Amino acid sequence: MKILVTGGAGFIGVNFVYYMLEKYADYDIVCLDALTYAGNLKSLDGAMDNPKFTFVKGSISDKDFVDKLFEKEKFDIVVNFAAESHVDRSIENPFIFLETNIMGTACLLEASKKYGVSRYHQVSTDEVYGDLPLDRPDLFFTEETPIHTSSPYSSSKASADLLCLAFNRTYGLPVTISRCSNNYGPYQFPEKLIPLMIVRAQENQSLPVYGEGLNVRDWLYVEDHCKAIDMIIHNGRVGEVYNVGGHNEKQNIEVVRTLLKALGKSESLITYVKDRAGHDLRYAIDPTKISTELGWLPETKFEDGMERTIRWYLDNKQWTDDIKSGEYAEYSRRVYGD
Ligand code: NAD
Ligand code: TDX
Repeated sequence: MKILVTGGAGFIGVNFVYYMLEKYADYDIVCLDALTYAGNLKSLDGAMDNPKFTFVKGSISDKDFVDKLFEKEKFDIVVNFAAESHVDRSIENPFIFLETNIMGTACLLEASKKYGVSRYHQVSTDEVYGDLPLDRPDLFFTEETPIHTSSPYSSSKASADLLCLAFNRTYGLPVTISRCSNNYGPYQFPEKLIPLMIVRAQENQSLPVYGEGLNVRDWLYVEDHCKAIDMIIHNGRVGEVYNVGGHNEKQNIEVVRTLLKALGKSESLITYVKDRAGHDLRYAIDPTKISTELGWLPETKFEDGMERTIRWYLDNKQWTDDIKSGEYAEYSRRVYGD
């Protein structure tokens, strides 16, 4: 079995590469990544010496390059993680999101069709459903919830999902899609809420909470997401969408306070800043379909996952220090003024 993992130098992709190499010692894993600001080859250090692992640098939107790679490698399964993934950056500059998330997906779908892969899996997001009101805790996203996006990021992900479904319906490409809630865990780029707050709190920098910090996200430990994708690519039904989430809703301010407590830092670091434009209020996944059909259940409790995540960032300070000295330094100065 040969699996192409695109975006495997990013947060979830790296975790997926390690998960698959450990679980399936006889699978060949090829990682294709453009190494944008969010991709980090150092994160893959632990895989580079594995003879079953190959890294290829390149863009999913480079149609000729993708075609040649598929012709050479004859992949059985494609799992597409590669994307521009940060909502705030999509508000600043939507166009690279359209290029990577829509055109890149189209290139992969076209090559998957041409070379006859047995499964194309699209890693999508709960953000394609838009948001839920804060005062209706009884409402959840199901696979039947209409697509109703808010940001350029989520719009580009929704467009990619629709293309995947079209390739299934029109050309019979064996496609599956997963729509997961917010992930957290090791190797997450420190522009996202949890690692941003850990890294800044360690340096006693202000913690920028958007609006009043009352927006709700449904947090899932990254390994549980990897496990869900593994189950879907092996046993999921072709043409189907599976929601992934573990009923773990938290207000942003709750998450930040939990982190401060665990780090032994003062709540006086919290600074309420201007809200994100179009800020989605609440995400909450109903995972009934994947649980009943495939037997998936989240295994990591939030308290344990947070402890493991915080420990990882404390033990891997060099990893974030290297990131902070690059393109991110300029982004951070522009967005957070330091
Ligand atoms: P990330 O930003 O950490 O990593 C993205 C990776 O894709 C990077 O390694 C980057 O170099 C690579 N990449 C970007 N453009 C590329 C291109 N043109 N060609 C090849 N590689 C390219 O993202 P992440 O948080 O790991 O998210 C992975 C996927 O999961 C994304 O598709 C995202 O939409 C989805 N997702 C993320 C979350 C979350 O909470 N992080 C939740 C649900 C779904
Ligand atoms: O500095 C911040 N302050 C703040 O209050 C940042 C970066 C975020 N926030 C808030 C905005 C959100 O309500 O925290 C919440 C989480 O923000 P992000 O970490 O940027 O994640 P989100 O916008 O929810 O999107 C994430 O989950 C779905 C991923 O980045 C997406 O790739 C995924 O599809």
